[in-house]
Amino acid sequence: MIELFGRRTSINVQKVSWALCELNLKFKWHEENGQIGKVNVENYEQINPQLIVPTLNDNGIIISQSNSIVRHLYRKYSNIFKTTHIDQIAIADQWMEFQSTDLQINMTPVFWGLIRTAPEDRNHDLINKNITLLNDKFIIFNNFLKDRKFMINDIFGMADITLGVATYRYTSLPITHPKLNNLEEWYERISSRDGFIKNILGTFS
Ligand SMILES: N[C@@H](CCC(=O)N[C@@H](CS)C(=O)NCC(=O)O)C(=O)O
Repeated sequence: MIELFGRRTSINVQKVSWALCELNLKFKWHEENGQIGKVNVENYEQINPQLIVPTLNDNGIIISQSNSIVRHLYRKYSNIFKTTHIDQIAIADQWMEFQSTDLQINMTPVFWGLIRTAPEDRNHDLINKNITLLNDKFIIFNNFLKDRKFMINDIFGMADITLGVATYRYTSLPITHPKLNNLEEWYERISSRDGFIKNILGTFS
């Protein structure tokens, strides 16, 4: 049995639920509608000592770190190694890493500042500085997407999921976005998929 732990409003949990859906894997979802900062599962610290989400239990193998979980699922349950050259998988990995480090470092203060902090408590200097950096990084990603149907080999895959959840969050932010034509076209393609509609749409909060 596969079990997923974590709330659907978490960007990191979203990667996993979307990947499970794309790979047609049945799973039991714990804390789908859970609260921020609290995982209401008995002895959760035994499977995730950091007490963060997501955690996956794949038939007894317990894995945390969202991008590692997505990679595991694609390695184990898709034909990624038959359809994608190992060099192209490295490029997918590169962008997944970009999301969890370079993008997330600027996304977090903007998202938390504007969406999860009361107006009177917002640090606008910090938020504005990070909006500029976030926009600059999405311009770099937009340039990568030129002439690409999906991120790697024109086949929808794991990197589209990781960058897809980040793009949902980015495009939903009440900020001024630069015009990003390649991103817009790619995002239209990925956001019409069932996995996106079921797992990502409507979770911005
Ligand atoms: N690097 C980790 C980060 C996980 C993380 O920060 N999770 C957040 C939610 S997005 C969390 O668990 N926060 C505490 C909580 O919501 O209970 C990953 O990619 O899985």
